[in-house]
Amino acid sequence: MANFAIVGATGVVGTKMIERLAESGLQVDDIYMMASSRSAGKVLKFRDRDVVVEELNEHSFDKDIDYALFSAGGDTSRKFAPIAEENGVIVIDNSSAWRMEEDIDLIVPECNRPTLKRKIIANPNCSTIQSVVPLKPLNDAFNIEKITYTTYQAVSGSGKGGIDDLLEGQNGVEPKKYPHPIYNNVLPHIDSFLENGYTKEEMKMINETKKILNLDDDVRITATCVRVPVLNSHAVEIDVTFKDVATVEEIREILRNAPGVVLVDDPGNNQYPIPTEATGHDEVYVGRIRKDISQDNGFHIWCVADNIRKGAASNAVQIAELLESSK
Ligand code: A2P
Ligand code: 11C
Repeated sequence: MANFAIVGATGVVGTKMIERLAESGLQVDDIYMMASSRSAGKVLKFRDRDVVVEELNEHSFDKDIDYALFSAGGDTSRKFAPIAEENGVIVIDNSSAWRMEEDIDLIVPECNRPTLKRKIIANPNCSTIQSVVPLKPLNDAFNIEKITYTTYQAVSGSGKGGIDDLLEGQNGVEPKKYPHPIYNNVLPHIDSFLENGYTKEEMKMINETKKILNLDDDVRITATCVRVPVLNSHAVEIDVTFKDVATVEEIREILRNAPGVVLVDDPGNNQYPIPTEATGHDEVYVGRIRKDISQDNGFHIWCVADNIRKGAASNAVQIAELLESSK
C-alpha cells in the first residue's frame, strides 16, 4: 500500500501517469492530483475513484504521501521537489531540472538502480530512455566506443502545443509552439540552441546516456535531434561502435532477450519498428540492425518507442514499481 501524488496531473504526461499507475499492479491507497490554480476543482478519474485536482502549494506535501510523480515543468520541480523531499516524499521527477546533479539518481529500470542518496529521483529525457534500453546490454557485452544519435521526434514531446501546431497546421493555421510550421516539414531544432551549436535536447542525450550507462570518459557521443510531423512515438537512429568485436547475429540475439526490448527486424517482409505500432506500448522496438560498412566494428540500430509512455509516464511508474518491489 502506498499513497501517491501526481503533480501536473492535467498535462499530457500527467494524464498518462494516472492511466499507467491505474494499469499497474501497485496498491494505491490515497491519491492526490495537483496542478496550477487554473485546474483546481477539476475532477479526474483514478481507477474507480473521482479525484478533485488541488492547486500545488508549499503545504501540498504536509500530507502522508509516499511517492510524488512530477511532470509540471522544470521551474515547478526546482521549487517544489525539495519541499516534498523534506516531508519524506520520494519524488520521481520527469523534468530536466535535477537530472545531472551528482547526488541525484537518473534511472531507467532496465539499466540501473536508485541509490536514494536523495529522495529526488530523475526520469531521463524521452529520447535518452529509449536509446539506453537497447544500448545497456550491448555495452555490457561489447563496451561502447562511440555513439552517433539522429532522432526523429514526435510532436507530443512538446505537449499540447506541439500536437496543436501539427493538427492545426494542416488547415493552414500559423504555428504557435514551433518557430516554423511542423506540418509537411522537418525541423532540426528541439529545445534551445547552446553556445557550442548543439541544442539542449542534443546535449541531454549525450550527458544523460553517459550518466545512466556509467560510461568511461573516453566514450564519445554526439547527437542531432529533429522534430518530424508525427503525432506520437519517437524514432532514434543509433550508430554505435564497440571496443570489443561484435556481429549482427550476436547483437540480434542479445536484443531478442533484453528486458524492455522487442526485436522487429525482418526487412524482407517489411518488418521494422514504426511509430504507429509503438504507440500504446511500454517496450522499445528495435530493428534494421546492420553492419555499418563505413566503420570497423560499427552498427546501425533503429529504435522506436512511445515517448509519452516509456519516454516519460511509464518509466516514472516503473521506478515506483521497482522501489515498492524492493521494500
Ligand atoms: P494546468 O493544467 O493547471 O496548467 P503540459 O506539459 O501538457 O502542458 O502540462 C503541464 C502540467 O503542469 C499541467 O498539469 C499544468 O497544470 C501543470 N503546471 C504548469 N505550471 C504549474 C504550476 N506553476 N504549478 C502547478 N502545476 C503547474
Ligand atoms: C521533446 N524530448 O520531444 C523532448 C521533451 O527533457 O524531458 C522532453 C524534454 C525533457 O520535445
